[in-house]
Amino acid sequence: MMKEKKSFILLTLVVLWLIALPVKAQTERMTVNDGWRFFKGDIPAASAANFQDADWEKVNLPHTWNTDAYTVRNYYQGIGWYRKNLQIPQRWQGKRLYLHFEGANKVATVYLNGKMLGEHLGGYTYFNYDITDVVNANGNNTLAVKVDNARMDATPQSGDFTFMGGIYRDVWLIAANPVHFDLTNKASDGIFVTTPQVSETNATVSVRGILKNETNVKQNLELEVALYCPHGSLKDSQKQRIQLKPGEDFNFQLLNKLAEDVHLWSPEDPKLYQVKATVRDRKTGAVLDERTVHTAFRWYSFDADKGFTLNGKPYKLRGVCRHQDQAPVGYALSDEMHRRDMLLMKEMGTNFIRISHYPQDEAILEMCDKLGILAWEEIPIINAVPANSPGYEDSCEENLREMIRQHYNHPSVILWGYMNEIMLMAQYIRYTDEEQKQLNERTLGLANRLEKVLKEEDSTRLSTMAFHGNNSYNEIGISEVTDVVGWNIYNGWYGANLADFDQWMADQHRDHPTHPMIVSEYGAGSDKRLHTLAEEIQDFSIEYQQTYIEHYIPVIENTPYIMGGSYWNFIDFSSASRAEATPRINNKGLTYNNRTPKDVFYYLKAYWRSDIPVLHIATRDWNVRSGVQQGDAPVVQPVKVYTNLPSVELLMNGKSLGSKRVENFFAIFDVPFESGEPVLTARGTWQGKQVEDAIKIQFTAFPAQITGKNVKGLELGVNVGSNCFFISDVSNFTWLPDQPYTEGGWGYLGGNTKRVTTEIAATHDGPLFQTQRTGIEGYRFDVPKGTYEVELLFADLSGADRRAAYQLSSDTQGTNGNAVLGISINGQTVDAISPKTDNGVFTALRKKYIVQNTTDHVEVCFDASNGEAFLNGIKIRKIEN
Ligand code: GCB
Ligand code: CA
Repeated sequence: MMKEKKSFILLTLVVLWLIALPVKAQTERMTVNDGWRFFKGDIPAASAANFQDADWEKVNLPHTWNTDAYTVRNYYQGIGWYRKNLQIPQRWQGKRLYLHFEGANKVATVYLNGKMLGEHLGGYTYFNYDITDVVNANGNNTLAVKVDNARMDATPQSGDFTFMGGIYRDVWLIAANPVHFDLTNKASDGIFVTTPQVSETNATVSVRGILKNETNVKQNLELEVALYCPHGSLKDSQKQRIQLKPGEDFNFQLLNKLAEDVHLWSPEDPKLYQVKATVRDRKTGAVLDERTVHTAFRWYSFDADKGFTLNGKPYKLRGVCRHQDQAPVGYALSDEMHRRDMLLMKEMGTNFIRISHYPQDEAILEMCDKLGILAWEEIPIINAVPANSPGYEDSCEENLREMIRQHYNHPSVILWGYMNEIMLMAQYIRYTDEEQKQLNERTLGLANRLEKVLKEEDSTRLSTMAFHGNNSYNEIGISEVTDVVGWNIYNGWYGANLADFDQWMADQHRDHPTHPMIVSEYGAGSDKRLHTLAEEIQDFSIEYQQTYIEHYIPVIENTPYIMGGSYWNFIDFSSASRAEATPRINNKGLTYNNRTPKDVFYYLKAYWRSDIPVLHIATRDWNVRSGVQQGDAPVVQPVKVYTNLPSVELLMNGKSLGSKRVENFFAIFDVPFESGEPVLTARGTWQGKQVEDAIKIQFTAFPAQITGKNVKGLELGVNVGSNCFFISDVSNFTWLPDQPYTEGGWGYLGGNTKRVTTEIAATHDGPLFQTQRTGIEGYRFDVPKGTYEVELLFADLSGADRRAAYQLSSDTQGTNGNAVLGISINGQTVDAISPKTDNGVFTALRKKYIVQNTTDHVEVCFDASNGEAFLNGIKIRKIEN
């Protein structure tokens, strides 16, 4: 009896103890991305708890309202409201509760149960609120968030990308014990890990942070900081006893003793250690809070002469810059989409990323650590420091502090940056001397202020910023402010030529021998629809982009005083105000916006990967090919193979076209094409084994001489005024590059080429209309008798070229005037049109005429009055009877 009673009491005690035990001792986190309501526009009353939002759009996070930026230039910049019913689990009674936003662009004002929690400026950093005292006891709460992407007191004010509005990253609900590590230190991890000492063999780890006692009783605590090896075993730990008064905060700093035999972190072998900070109740031993972060052991330096070193060895920074959008979701990428980007970069052999122009998703930083990609991260202060913009400079400083604290525990980060091309506007706006002087002072002043903040926040990393190719940075003294100097150089794209890049870097090194320099941007645009056998600067052909990159990379790789580079940009990204070959998109990517690699991706991969064979026939971007055929002879066109093999052989339908030695990681073959679907195979040897790549091409030969033999079925289009083939992605039809007329053949008569980088309205085939021959007299095809359809393509390219702010060159576009074009075919007047008056400028116009040809040619003649004649494209088609 006695015994039974005793065990019953024991059982009861165990059950009571189990019930009293918190479900989880540690901080709990869960996303609250689901079940939101959204309204585009401003309804101030929506902050109230009882506001009716039943008819608002249902959305989940991540969300942006700016997928319109892929189609319209003036994307919505303004206010959007989000509301959600927020349920707090009953088991969280007595916990400290927080709402954590990973990002809302650009300014967010957060209300819980009608009460304003705060306003956060800056669309790219995290922020959070302690909501413990605002939540309703019944667990039922209303969350309302006003987001504004038009505010000018939050940076950036301008830039070559789309400032997509919305809550476009995760939102988290966090519950912590009242005794816990700080959670409101600018939404950071709350603990900060450094490695004060690292050598080849040993290292120390230091952990600092704030411990909070938010109970109203005294706490006897034990704090422990432990270091775990990459494979999980405990390496070292440190303990400290602490007594905290009710409401007291405690600043701690623990340093482990020198750990021997540590594995260094590097891109080739990114070994991560784990640091666990634990706080326990000293009496019961119960864990009250625990925080785990990664750390790694590495050291690095920038030497203005010798270059970058990692862990004591020379190391070239092989990098890319990365923007964060993807159609059709815009900024609202899922974590796996972010991770996919990092895996692609790693596949390419990247060891460095410039996270530009703003702090990015936690998933990006996490992957940098794990995959081994050194990182430069920056806040978006771009183009100019504005005058009279209240709050702007303070919010810049705040964003800088946030970024550094939030991503402090990512060992991949080596550089913090805070300005991009900050003197760019000064190049376009004609300031008075006084205004210019004030701008210079303001800019230098903010740079100095932010530099100080940066070093105060993090003395373990270096500072940097990116300049455009202009000496004003040196003259004003801005280039003296940071540890590392970044140059964004577009020589050979926005004007100048490729070799001017080498010269620019050499001159800078000579004149500023103490500046460690990174090529923080270089890039050229390309459009998959444009291909050429005769490249020209800014023709947006896939081929010119390749040539540009094939020039820059070896210079960066082989110049010791260049620390490395970061290609602009890893992806084709959203820039709503751009209006070139692909409007709304900056197309300098190594991948398309959907992340399909362009062929040039494999050049970098061949260059940078030495651990695996890379062999890629570089004509995936142009597998629907055409050419102009002389008589019956094959059409010989160059085909490039990117590879890291020493030599490569190319075969066509199994027949060898010979072998070539590879230079600069490519070989070019002359391939004799005929209409059909040939298979090209490249082969070579890697470590004794055969490696192969193969691709099927669809080739169409168009006649150089149109004869009775080949006129049947003829449909021949010409991209007048252009060196490029244009392959329409809506029709798959290829427009051939232009050529002068020769007897027995076809081509233009007179005039000069003209090209603009301005959006063309009323067509999906913009680039076709962006080139023309001005002053053209006519166009002639020598053809047999018969019925033909002749189609003429026009777009008046006169008037102001609506260039994007980033068009660094400023050549004028000339004028077509108000030309009235009298059109005659084979001597017969067929039309008189004025594209400018009838259609407007930069607007596509296509017109077809039927011609009964009784001669041996079809010749279109222009007779312009009031201006110059022009023609943008032409097509001739045989009509079969
Ligand atoms: C730059 C800017 C970058 C632009 C780039 C370009 O120098 O820093 O934001 O997107 O040029 O493509 O013109
Ligand atoms: Ca054209």
